[in-house]
Amino acid sequence: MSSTIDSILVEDRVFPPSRAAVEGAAVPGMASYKALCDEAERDPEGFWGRLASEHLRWRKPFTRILDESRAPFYTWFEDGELNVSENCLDVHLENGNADKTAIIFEADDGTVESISYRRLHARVCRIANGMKSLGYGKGDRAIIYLPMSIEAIATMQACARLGVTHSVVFGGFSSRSLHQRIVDVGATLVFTADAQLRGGRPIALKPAVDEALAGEGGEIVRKVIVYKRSGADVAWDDGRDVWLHELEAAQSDICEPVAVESEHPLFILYTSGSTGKPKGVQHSSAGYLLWASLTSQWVFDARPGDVFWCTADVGWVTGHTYIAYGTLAAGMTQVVFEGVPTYPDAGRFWEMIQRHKVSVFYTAPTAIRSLIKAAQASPDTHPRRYDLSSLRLLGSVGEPINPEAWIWYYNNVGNGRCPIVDTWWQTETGGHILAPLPGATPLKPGSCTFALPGISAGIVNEAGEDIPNGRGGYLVIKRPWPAMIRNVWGDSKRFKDSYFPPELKGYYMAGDNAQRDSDGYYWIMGRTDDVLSISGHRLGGTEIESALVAHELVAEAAVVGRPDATTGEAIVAFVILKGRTPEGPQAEALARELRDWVASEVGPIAKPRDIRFGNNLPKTRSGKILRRLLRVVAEGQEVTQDVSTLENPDVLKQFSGVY
Ligand code: 6R9
Repeated sequence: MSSTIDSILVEDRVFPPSRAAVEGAAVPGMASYKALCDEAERDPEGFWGRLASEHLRWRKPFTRILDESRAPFYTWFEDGELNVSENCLDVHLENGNADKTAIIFEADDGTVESISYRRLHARVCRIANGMKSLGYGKGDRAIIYLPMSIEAIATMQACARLGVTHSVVFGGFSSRSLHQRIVDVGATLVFTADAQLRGGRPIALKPAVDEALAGEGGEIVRKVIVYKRSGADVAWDDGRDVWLHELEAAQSDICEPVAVESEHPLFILYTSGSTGKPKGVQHSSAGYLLWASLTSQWVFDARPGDVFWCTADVGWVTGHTYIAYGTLAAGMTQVVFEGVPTYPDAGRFWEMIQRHKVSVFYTAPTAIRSLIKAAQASPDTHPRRYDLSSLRLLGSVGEPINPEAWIWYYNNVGNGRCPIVDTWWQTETGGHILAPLPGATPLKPGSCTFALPGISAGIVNEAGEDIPNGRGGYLVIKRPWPAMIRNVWGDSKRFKDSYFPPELKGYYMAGDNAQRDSDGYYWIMGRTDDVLSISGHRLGGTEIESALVAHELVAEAAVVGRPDATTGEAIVAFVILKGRTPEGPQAEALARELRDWVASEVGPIAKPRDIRFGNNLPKTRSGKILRRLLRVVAEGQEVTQDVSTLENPDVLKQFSGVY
């Protein structure tokens, strides 16, 4: 990370918003931004109360705004009732937007299917009615294990319509990870597909569900609803499995939305923590939706003719807030893409922007970096070869964007005209937290700029005291906000311990290191825990270590990240075997086997890039693995740090071979 941080901190270019970006913007100019911030500062509850009444449709209006009596278990708009799906769909049927395109779906093979708000509403109603006919309703929990599709979004919305809490599991996760989540969340219903299509190949999904449900505790799932995507042969359990198209065919297009309390859990999304087991981040209905919708309007500056494209998968929080909920609530037209950025070639994103006249494009630095490399290698895929004149705004999310990539994105994709909104946020924050407003904020490449109105961010030391600009510390959010995480599903203690350490004065601790420069701009410097960021996806080092140790030949393992020009970080595993330490071809074969093993235990994205074998790990006298030293070794550098706490300082020499 160190080289990225250095280059970030010398960055001093500033890009003020153009007149075109300011005119007609949701928040035009810094004075408007400051006015909102001041309003929130003067009267936080009044500010949120006003926005919640103006932006959401309530079935039962709230009378209370924030309840802090059980902090950090905050509640918002607690006595109000609404329905999230009604706010995302029905409202548009009544405001003249019924025939506006909601989703332009582009399949892996290039087939395009568009659906209007009216037709999406009808599909959601049919799926919801189908769920009802199988006996599901408010208070039930469903796992969604689907590829990127209209069906995935419709299914999430159908759950919301009935008050069924969903937990989406990314299609790249293994049956073991799926099993863990099904059991932890207590799901009685699973949505899946026969297969997903990516990069011209079908990848089976249903077998992973079958395997997960055969595991201990899997029998609580009563029904599996299967979307026929590829037509591949699947094993079928007549009593349990139902085809989505058959279920829908029998249903009416009208399904009355079920009013739920503001705090009713809309979804639970698992994310890696610093210990082995993923955390089920629990979100509310009203507070979450309010912020999802508002940030779509403010940060993406939603305008009537926009075509918005967020390239994330619905398996991640970005796909929840800025595909399935916020952008629909804001009434936007959006592109949903099934495939991968490099198929049939690395020009796919640019070709799609050209084809669908995308005006707002939101992607991750890892994608940008890999497309920069591809454009250098094969000039035909360079964005300048395409007509990208429809673009008005660009966005970045998931990890710090290095200034070099920012400038390339700005010049080559945005043609020097489009502001870039670098949005810092987390699964736990529900929506954007630190981000520019495109019609107001002067941009600095590599900085996510300032906190959004209503968000009281800060940088503090170990004692929770403010740190002056120019010095690094813990990124915190000092006051509660409506879209914040409500709990770790089934583990309130972990919720408190992970996010509200007592020494930080009750502030929400993000787990990131950051600093502000002399102009008050935020610069994110990376995680404070051993969570790795691979292509912008959070993976727990401990999770991968546990998987490695579960292999019969492995005695011990330590996993760290090393900087990688494309994926941000690459996984490096230090492995101690039960038997003799292998070398040469034998070590290569075993490294391959361990990679496949991790892929099947956790998922292909968790595969270690490098494996290094040794006889023992560097540990303190109290037995703590010194990962900071392993990080230096992983980067291929000489260890010059203090090794006095090491039990055996020579231990680092043994890891020279990389497999
Ligand atoms: C939305 C999302 C959260 C972690 C977060 C931070 C990193 C996200 C970033 C960023 C620098 C940005 N992160 N956006 N770092 N600049 N614009 O990614 O959620 O998967 O929970 O990850 O990602 O480290 O703590 P999630």
